[in-house]
Amino acid sequence: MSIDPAALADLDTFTIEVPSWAYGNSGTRFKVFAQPGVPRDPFEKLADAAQVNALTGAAPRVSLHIPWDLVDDFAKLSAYAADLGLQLGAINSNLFQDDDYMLGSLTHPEKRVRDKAIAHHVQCIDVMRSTGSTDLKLWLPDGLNYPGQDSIRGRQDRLADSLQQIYAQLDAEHRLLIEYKFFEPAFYTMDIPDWGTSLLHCLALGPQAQVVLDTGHHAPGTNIEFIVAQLLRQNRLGAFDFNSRFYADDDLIVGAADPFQLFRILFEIVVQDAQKPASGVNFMLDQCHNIEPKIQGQIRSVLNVQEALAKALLVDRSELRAAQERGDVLGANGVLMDAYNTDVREALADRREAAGLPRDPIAAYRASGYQEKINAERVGGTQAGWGA
Ligand code: PSV
Ligand code: MN
Ligand code: MN
Repeated sequence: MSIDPAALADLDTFTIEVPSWAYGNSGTRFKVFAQPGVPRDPFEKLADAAQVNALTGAAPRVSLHIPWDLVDDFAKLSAYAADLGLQLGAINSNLFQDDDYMLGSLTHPEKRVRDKAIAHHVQCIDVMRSTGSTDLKLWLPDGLNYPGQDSIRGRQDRLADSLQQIYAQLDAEHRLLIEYKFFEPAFYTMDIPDWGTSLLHCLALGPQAQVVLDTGHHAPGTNIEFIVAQLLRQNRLGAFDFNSRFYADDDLIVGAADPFQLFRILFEIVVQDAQKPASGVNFMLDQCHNIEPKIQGQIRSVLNVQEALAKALLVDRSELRAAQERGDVLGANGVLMDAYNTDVREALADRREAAGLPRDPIAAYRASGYQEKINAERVGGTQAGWGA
């Protein structure tokens, strides 16, 4: 299949937000591995993220996590980001590292604990006002380990009330992005286990509430592209957390485990034109680079998403429609597979070169000397938060 450069034009405006926590040390419940050169503060995380953006031209925003990225002066952090050609992106709250939250946060039976968790989001909204961020991202770790431990219905009612109080604090340009996850840290039931629960709470809250789809947060075998199509149809897909998984919430490099699934997801995005910035879908990464170099891991991720999007853009939609309309099952499937099986790497390298970017961003990073420089300069990096 020959590649029509015009078909790939939407890649010019397609951007990916990187998470600040991808640059710090991370690991599993068994061990956090320390890597040389990891950032010692949020400023250094931004400096690393700026490398990813400079070499790919496609990662201009960085998500922050509060309190991991708390600084005295967020206006200063924003100005520093701007100097680096970056913008501060979504503000992620943290409801999973406080002893008070052992039995829940926004759903906790005790009002004192719920109020504390709500106040944390008010603090995050204040941060957003200083950083100019428009997205408040909430992943709720609350849930139950044992049947009977608490009332499932009661927790939904408390959650609705807590979310309503947070939503009421948003400014007009803010969005509340609500993430779901089917298990972990709770194992019997999570309080927001699936997209349906997330969507129901968003619908009850109002138009500024939208769903976040983390690709690692579903039961094995779940058809994620169906969820994408459905949420877009309802105008409620606020953001993606891209990563990949073999078993659970593995947080591996996006496109590493199942590039075909990534293509199928991005095809549903393209079907509804959601790759265009006007759609408002914030395409983010949520990954932990435990054993691979972190900056290169982020670059690889951006390239993987671009490759999958390029293939999705190459699907001959009129051919596909024609095959679908005449009931040509194999013909329609063939149109999709032709696009998926196209090698887009050279075409993407040509596009990068034309834009003044390196053809091979990973090779360019390796040759840049940046890693050696930070390895020498930074001693005693921070934990990303995981296992901290
Ligand atoms: C935990 O599962 C998690 O990976 C969620 O996906 C959040 O987005 C992320 O942590 C950061 O809080
Ligand atoms: Mn996530
Ligand atoms: Mn996760």
